[in-house]
Amino acid sequence: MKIGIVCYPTYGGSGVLATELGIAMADKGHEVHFITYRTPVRLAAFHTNIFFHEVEGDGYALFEYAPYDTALASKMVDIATFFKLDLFHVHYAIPHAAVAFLARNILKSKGLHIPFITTLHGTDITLVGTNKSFLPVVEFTINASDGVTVVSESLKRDTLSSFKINRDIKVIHNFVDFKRFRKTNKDHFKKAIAPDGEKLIIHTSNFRKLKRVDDVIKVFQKISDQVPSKLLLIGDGPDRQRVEEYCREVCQCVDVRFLGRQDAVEELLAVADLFIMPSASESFGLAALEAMACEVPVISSNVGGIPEVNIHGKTGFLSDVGDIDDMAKNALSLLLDDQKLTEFKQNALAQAQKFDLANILPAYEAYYQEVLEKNKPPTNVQSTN
Ligand code: GMT
Repeated sequence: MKIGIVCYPTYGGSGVLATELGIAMADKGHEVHFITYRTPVRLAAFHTNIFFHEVEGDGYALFEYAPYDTALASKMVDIATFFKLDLFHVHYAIPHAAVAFLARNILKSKGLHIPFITTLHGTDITLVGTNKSFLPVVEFTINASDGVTVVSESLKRDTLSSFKINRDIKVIHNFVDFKRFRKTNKDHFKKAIAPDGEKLIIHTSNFRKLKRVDDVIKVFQKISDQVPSKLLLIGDGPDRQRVEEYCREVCQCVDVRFLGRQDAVEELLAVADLFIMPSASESFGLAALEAMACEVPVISSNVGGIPEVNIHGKTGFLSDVGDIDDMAKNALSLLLDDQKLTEFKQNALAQAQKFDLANILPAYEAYYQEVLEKNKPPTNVQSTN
């Protein structure tokens, strides 16, 4: 197959998932074309089957905002025509589903029938998509897509309750690549970060308000009152400065380190004892899954799709959003009991294996085939590999 992938190239979960999926498809012999405004963060190395096409939104004095949607649709038409793509897979509905709808119709007017699949990731539904400024377009383009997938059962329920949906939606969970995310021996890191054998707690996110990074600090304070520990905060985003200031104020950031964006997150996860995800909203929680694959139990909130990943009392614990005391109590119950912690680490790995790339990739491939079958053009010549 020749697949055009449209996604955000940033550190957000949707871009990460889209990129990993594209790489895995390319490994299986498909030809993958990423179309976006910058090289996606996880697209690091050269691959014979992968192409990257940069969308350039040229500035013009008249435009206060560069018309990215128009530039992207034009690029999609150009790439699909020249490379004879079979289908588009667009990640995150806004604006990608609407742009794909436009590109598909332009291509149709030229006699080319190229269907598009939209994958809904989370805030495109739960936060941004239901905003009045976007709702009619999101609803229309979900219904007008040739295929729609969501990353959890919870997100499917949210989509059906927030919009008038008149089509099937397929759940294909997020996945993790065990070639990269697995426990490896990084004891030299552990010694450098926690020289006196302190427990190591990790949080990774894009530091948006809904990630509630302040709660991570508050939970950590309660933990470190009883167990010598260190906290690593990985990532960056709008709340970083505020949270860092708060941290300096309440504990001078002793035992807390803000590491900013890190490419090799798995090397830090490999030496961690606990992962904290106190989010106010989370359609799946890919970062928690990546931690679990590295044998790190998860202390999280109980919202959205998190309970589909983190199993309460087995792979970690779930608490109500904002219930700092409960999260700290749960964390301490593991950190003060080495046998229990080891058991939870093994359970976390076993649960993560259910979301192994090797198990999820065939679901995407089968869905691509199904959508192509359903949308077989009368005259289009499809590529064969
Ligand atoms: O909020 C983020 O971390 C980014 C966001 C995105 O769409 O870029 O992530 C969402 O997609 C991930 C991959 O499908 C999910 O694992 C995250 O749970 C989801 N984030 C939210 O729902 C807040």
